[in-house]
Order: sequence, then structure tokens, then C-alpha cells
Amino acid sequence: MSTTVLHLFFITFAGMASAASFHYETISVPGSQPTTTFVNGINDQGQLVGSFTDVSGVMRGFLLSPDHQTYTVIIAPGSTSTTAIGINNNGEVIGVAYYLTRPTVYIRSADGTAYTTFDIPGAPGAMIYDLSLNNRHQITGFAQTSGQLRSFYCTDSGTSCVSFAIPGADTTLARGINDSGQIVGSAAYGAAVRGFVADTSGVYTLFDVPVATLSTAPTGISTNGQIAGFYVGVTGQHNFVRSPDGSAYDSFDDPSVAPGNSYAMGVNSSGTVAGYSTPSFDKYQGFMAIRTMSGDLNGDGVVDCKDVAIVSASFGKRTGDPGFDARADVNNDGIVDIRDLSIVSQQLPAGTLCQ
Ligand SMILES: [Ca+2]
Ligand SMILES: [Ca+2]
Repeated sequence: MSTTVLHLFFITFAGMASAASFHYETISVPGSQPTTTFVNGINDQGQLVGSFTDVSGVMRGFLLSPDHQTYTVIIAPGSTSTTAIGINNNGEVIGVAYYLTRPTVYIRSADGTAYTTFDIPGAPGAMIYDLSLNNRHQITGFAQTSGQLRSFYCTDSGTSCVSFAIPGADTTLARGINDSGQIVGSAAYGAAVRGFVADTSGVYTLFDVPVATLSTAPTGISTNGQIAGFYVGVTGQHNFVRSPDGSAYDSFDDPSVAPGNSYAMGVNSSGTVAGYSTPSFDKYQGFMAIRTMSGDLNGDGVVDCKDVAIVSASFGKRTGDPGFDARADVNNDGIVDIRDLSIVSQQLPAGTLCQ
């Protein structure tokens, strides 16, 4: 009996990383109507964007500073209501501005003094479901056009847009783009939903969270190629973060709500994930999951010279290099360097000297 249980355990977690843990923070916009906060995006500086409902019942966007001290309300000029959906590493925000009920995409300058707006070509006024903006002003997302959900890719801040689909998929939902132009999203084939990573020329690869049984739905990709999203496995829905080379996955749930009720919406290059949770029906709160970087690389429960040796053995190597050991890349940025060594060294017992 116990053998069977162990066996199942092994199968369930094969291919999943186990060392990472997360520290969680709940985000609720001060002065908002209770449990109306969505967090939709995070950048490498740790700035967060999202939406909330104000006291008069109107949806507004917000920007939260990296130290979580300063909330800036985002209202597109002249709009009836505004959502904030994505933020690039320059601090420019993308979202949807509603003029009465008509949605338009806006981009807000980092200092908030300038807004530019555009419509998805061929579908002015279409319902827009997701948006992502990178530092090169490339944009991706999906919208409902002609009764169908379709993905689009735009350049030059929306001056030029095309719709695109993963070949053979029934539905393609593009949800994130990073500064290298890597696009992530999901592709549905009947009841099965798979994740994809595509470049802007249309070359794509499909992937699945190893323990996913029904769906893998990436929602964001960081500058260094970490991918976050959610998936459905035998124990229901959970969030995931995939390492840049795709070799390791971490699975997690927001502990402040029941499992299956949190949705990772974005990830930055430190592996910090942002999203929102539903404590109960139609109630929303933002969350941030901050990766705790453990120096126990071999998982034996202690940080000692064996862990330092793992970093030393791969020192200077990058993802894909012969001999690259993903365990040594503690901060998950694709290279084993002094940053990784210093994380491990700082967790060594005082006075430890390693050869
Ligand atoms: Ca160890
Ligand atoms: Ca590293």
C-alpha cells in the first residue's frame, strides 16, 4: 500500500522542482470597495498594475510602487472607466479605457503625463481580454472579434497589428510578451489546452506543465524567460512558474484562499509572481508571491559546502551549455555567476570555509 502511494507521489511530482518556496503578500487598493482588487502585471523593478472598483462603483486602474507604499490611480483622460493590464520594464502601462461602453487600448507613459490610444485593427470596439507591452512597444493580447476570441500582435505602440493563431488550434490566447519578443499564451485543441512560446516571426513551441492533466495556461513571460501561469492537474487548478530553459517547474497556490482560487498573471526576472485570488464568489484580491531562494541546492536539508560545490561546478555556464546544472542557477536568470554563489554563501553557517 505504501509502495503504491510512494509510486504515485513520484509520478505526480516527476519533473517538478521542489526546493523553491514563496512568501506571499495580499494586495488591496486603499479606498477601494472591499475585495475588488485585481493584480494583472509586474515588471522587473517590482512595480505592479491592476484594477479595482472605487467607492462610486467605477473600475479604475492602479500602479503600485515596488516598496508597496504608493498607489497611483490610473484614469485614461475622458474615459468612463479604466483597467490597467500590463507594465513594461520602462514603467509604461497598457490597459483598456472605456468610453461609455466602447473599449479602446491605451498606453500610459511612465510618468503618467501622456496617453496614446488605439483600436485593434479590423475590430474597433471589440472586447479586449488581455494585453501585454514590452520595452520595444510590441504588444500582444486577445480580443473577441466576430464572436470569436482571437490573438493579435502589434508593433510601434499599436500602429501596426496582425491577428495570429497557433496552427491547428481551435483557439489561441496570447497573454504575454517580453523584451526579446517572446510571446506566451495557450492553444486549445478540443478539451486540451497547451502552453506555447512563440517568437514574432511565428516560430513556436508547445509545452505542458509535467503534472498537468487538462490544461496549461501561461499568462506572462519575464525578460529572462521565466513563464508563469496556471494549470489543471489531478488535484485541480494551481499556479506554476517555469524556468527559462523549461527544465524546472514550481507549483504553488495562494495560501490565503482555497486551492484552485488563485491566478498567476505575471512574473518578473526575479521570479516574483503577481496575480489575483478569489476568496469567495465574485470577490477579488491581489497577491504577490516572492520567491525564497534557498541555498540548499542538493535538497539534503542543510546549506553547506556541497551546495557551494554545485555552484562552483557550473560557474560561468549558461542554460544549454554542456555541464550546466539548473540547481546551480539559484536566481533562475539563466547563468551561474556570483549572484548565485552569494545567495548560497550568505546562507552558510557562520565561519564556514569551503575549498
Ligand atoms: Ca544542501
Ligand atoms: Ca543565476
